[in-house]
Amino acid sequence: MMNDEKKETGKTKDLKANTKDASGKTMTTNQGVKVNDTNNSLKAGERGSSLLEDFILREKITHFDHERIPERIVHARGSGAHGVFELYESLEAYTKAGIFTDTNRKTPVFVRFSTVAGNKGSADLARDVRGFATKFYTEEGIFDLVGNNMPIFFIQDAMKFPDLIHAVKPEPDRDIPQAASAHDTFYDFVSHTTETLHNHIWVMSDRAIPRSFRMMEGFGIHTFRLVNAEGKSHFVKFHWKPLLGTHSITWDEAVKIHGADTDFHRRDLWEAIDAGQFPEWELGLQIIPEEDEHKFDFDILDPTKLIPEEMVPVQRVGKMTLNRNPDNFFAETEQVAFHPGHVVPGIDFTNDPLLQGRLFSYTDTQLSRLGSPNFHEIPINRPINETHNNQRDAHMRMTVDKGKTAYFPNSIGGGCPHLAKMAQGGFTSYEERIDAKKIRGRSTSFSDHYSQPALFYRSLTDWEQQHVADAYTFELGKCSYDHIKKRMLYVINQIDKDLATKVANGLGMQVPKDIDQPVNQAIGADANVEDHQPGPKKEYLDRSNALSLTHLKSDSIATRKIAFLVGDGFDGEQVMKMKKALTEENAMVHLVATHGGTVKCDHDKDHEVDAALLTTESVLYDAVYVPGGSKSIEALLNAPKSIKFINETLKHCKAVAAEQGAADLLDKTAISMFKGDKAILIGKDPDAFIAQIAAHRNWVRQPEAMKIPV
Ligand code: HDE
Repeated sequence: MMNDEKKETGKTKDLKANTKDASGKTMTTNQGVKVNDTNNSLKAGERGSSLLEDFILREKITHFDHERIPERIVHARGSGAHGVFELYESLEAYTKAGIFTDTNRKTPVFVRFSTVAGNKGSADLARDVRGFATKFYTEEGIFDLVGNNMPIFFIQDAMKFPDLIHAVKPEPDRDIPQAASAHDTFYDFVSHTTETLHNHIWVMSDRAIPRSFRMMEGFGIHTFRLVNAEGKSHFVKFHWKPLLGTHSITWDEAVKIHGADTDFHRRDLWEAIDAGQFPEWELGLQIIPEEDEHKFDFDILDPTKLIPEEMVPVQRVGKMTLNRNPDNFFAETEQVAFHPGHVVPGIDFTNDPLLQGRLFSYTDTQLSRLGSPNFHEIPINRPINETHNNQRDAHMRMTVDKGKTAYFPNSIGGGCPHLAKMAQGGFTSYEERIDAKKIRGRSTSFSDHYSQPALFYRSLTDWEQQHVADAYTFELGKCSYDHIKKRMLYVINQIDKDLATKVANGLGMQVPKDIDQPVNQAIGADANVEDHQPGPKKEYLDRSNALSLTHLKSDSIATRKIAFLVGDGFDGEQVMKMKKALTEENAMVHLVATHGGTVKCDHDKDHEVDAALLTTESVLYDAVYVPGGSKSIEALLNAPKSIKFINETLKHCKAVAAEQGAADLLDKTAISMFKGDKAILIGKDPDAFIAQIAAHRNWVRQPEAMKIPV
């Protein structure tokens, strides 16, 4: 759908104009005074005290003292990138939003991916939801799609959000654990709040440990509205579908990556864009006519429910490409301010009570985080169209407003800025009919908490189900209260009996027997805590294939990282042949050698080493290749980490390719456990290796692979 004729709507230029490049320039203070010494403070003599009059020192230190701003309460750790959104076909039947009707536009976007629970400096591979927030700089103003990589949320009403976050954050007495849900307060909350179970089982799945931000789906979660020029509304759910497919890693790798590279996802996104391998997602819409609002077995305003793709297909309507890394992390990724309430004409809200609460929260949080209601003037937050209104002043106002009038109506200012008439694109809210009593409560249509977690679990492959069971066992194994574990086993049992049995076995506990009784009676708990019973489980769909990670496949190995294990004397021709085949497919080949610097091939030629074995780990790569060359194999045998490297690659079900000449090394590994494994290729053509890397993992290997003791 690329069209060279498309209009470039200036955001990239706009931000560039605000970018200071110091090359060739003289250093000055912030007041413009030239500086000739930035290493020494002004002193009373060579060994004397520093002088208070040193305005250069004071300015430098004062600015430094205030460099940090409060990190986000949630989603503190993030990575951002610039890009562009292009529409495939006009959706004017559904919406009047220019971004969804004008196929000639290239709408600039800025995307920020994040984890939720951890602090800004926490590790990327925490088991967690990932934020997926997109700012569209449209010609009619900013539209923010502030979503996650999971299609549902933990709670149904904004009122409970502080409780959820307080429960998952580090426990307040000791401030541990960091960026981890595996602790008492979180499970105390989850086990008493069954509406969380759907999002929770997604967090127990591999979706919570993605291989890359570039290989995750994104979801707007809430049902929104699209409104067309005639004022007709359709309900809509937003999806992002990654063109590289959806892929995750194992928990064992996640734990090891925590130590090997805490910036694994951040680095991965940066390096891919830097290498010109631009990540792409298609925007998918599930569109539901207004009259179908009540046709489902669940409430479409309930954010803990997804609409299975088998019930309402996802139409792919456009493509987003991330094609530029930020110039400055703080100015862009840290200062970007998203808000689900930033919508443009043609997009509107529903009464989802979680969405309604969010509409308040995001501006409010920017006031304490960015310090002023003028945060929209920060370059990354500025719309590309002009803004005019009568709002004035406040901290850090950048705009120099001219004229006498800052009120409406006025005659002195010629009535300006004048109001937009509807025909000129003024925002008008959808005229939804409301006729109700004011209540503090919740619709009974929100009370089914078990059907969709059960649907999710049924829809997974065997290996994905095993990972879910392992994750529950790990997380609950970190809880110290038996009654919380029992309560969790009770609710897991409501979702799926086999799952509950596996988890109970792992914990060395029994599944509570009388699951037809209210939970407090079933687990013999003291009944001080409210015994809320969700509604009965329904089975309206046997399975939804779209819920499994295997659903979105990609044949591409672009940007996959392949380690070539070598020592001096490796077979240069074999390496060149394999490297050529892989790099032609845009994979990234790294020479991992027994030492740093350069390594010699069997023709005595020097090759630059990408990483010495000592400084890297197998978990940072997608596959491994071992070329022949007797001296090289001997060197690898003398570096026992090479054996661990291969064994770990096998354990994590990745592809391993080796030449016949590598047999002596392979004999020392666990390779003989996997006779007939399709992703272990000895002396085979590069094409076979490429196919197995594209398949991501050979999960069939998993039950045996778990026995490898690394
Ligand atoms: Fe957020 N959320 N949230 N959230 N959220 C924030 O806003 C909040 C919710 C999401 O990269 C905060 O600017 C409330 C759902 C993302 O900058 C804060 C409720 C979804 C990001 C806030 C929710 C999200 C945030 C913290 C319940 C998925 C990161 C800093 C009513 C659809 C955006 C900030 C970025 C950030 C509040 C629930 C996604 C405190 C009150 C549901 C991706 O305002």
